[in-house]
Amino acid sequence: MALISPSRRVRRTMFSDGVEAAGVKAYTVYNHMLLPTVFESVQDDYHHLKEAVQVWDVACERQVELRGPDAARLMQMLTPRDLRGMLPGRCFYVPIVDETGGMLNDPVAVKLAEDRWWISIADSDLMLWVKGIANGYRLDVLIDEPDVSPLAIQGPKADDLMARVFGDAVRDIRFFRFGMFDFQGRSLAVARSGYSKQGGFEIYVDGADIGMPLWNALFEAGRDLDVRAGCPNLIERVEGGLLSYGNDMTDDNTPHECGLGRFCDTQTAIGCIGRDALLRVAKEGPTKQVRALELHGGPVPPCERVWDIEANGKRVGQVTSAAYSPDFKTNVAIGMVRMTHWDSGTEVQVRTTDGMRDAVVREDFWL
Ligand code: THG
Repeated sequence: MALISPSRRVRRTMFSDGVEAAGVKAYTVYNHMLLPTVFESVQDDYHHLKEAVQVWDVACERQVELRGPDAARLMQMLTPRDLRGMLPGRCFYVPIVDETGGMLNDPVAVKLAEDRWWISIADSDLMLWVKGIANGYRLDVLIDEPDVSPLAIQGPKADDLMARVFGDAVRDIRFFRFGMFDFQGRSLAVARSGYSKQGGFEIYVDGADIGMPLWNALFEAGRDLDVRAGCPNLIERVEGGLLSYGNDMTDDNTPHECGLGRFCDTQTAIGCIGRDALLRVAKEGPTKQVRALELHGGPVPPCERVWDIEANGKRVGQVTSAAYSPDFKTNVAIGMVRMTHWDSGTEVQVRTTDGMRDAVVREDFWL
């Protein structure tokens, strides 16, 4: 593939100098910002992620900050997940829906205080929707994108690395919670979360001036842990069933179609803008849903556009992410499958870029 031309619209991050010194080989663009996708190779990065510890520049997971007396009310307007029981110090994975119940984003909501929230967004311009709602409803809330960049520490040795830089107390952070930890005199939110199933943390780095100092401190502290620069890994995230907004779902899909029904409390999420629409469709239930699939044969090419799923020559769904898994010695995939064919064990065919492949719908993802 050709290169990405640098420009002001394609934003660098506070860690980009470190990423480049570490030998990044490919980028994608996410929220108009650089996101590394390959260091050694997708397969080498995958094995290393599962064995050691990596530092990820995920600054492109931008924060939409809500601040003011109506912040909590606005947050609940955005999502069908009931936020009433959510205390400060908690992170929630939240579907964000429009007035039709269509998915606009699938961020992590971070509750800093009753009147201060970060929405750690996936790849869509969510702030435009949020500002439109706040203005239309004349809410008393300030909305902006602060200079806060997540740095993820992922892999089985993440606890050991983080303890060396932030102290042993980071080991006590529970899943999807955060605490405030000191680095060079600055207090940073450190959460146990991240876009992998290998475990780890996300540091919300507040202020570009400490970005590279923190990056460098992590690499120095982790030399004997074989710490490397890494990035969200396609193979690992498809194995784990982590969805990618814009790939595996769009605003055409409801949370239920995305398998995110477990993050919805549509009955009690009073105020959610898509609530009526979701209550209407929830009565019937979805007629298609995200599924794990196995594609037989050798490694598949990259899934750059949807691949039709067919049965008896009829289209019954689409594959949107796929990769060869060295650990499972087969191609793992994520797709959207019609109700008639979504049961585990159903045999289908997938029209890949390279031609037809026999495939089977799986009960569950691989982890
Ligand atoms: N961390 C932060 N921001 C993010 C992401 C992240 N923004 C963009 C993108 N990732 C948002 N999408 C996801 C998708 C999955 C998860 C988090 C964000 C995730 N899911 C777990 C799972 O499905 O197993 C756990 C969810 C739960 O049980 O609450 O972690 O990664 N800051």
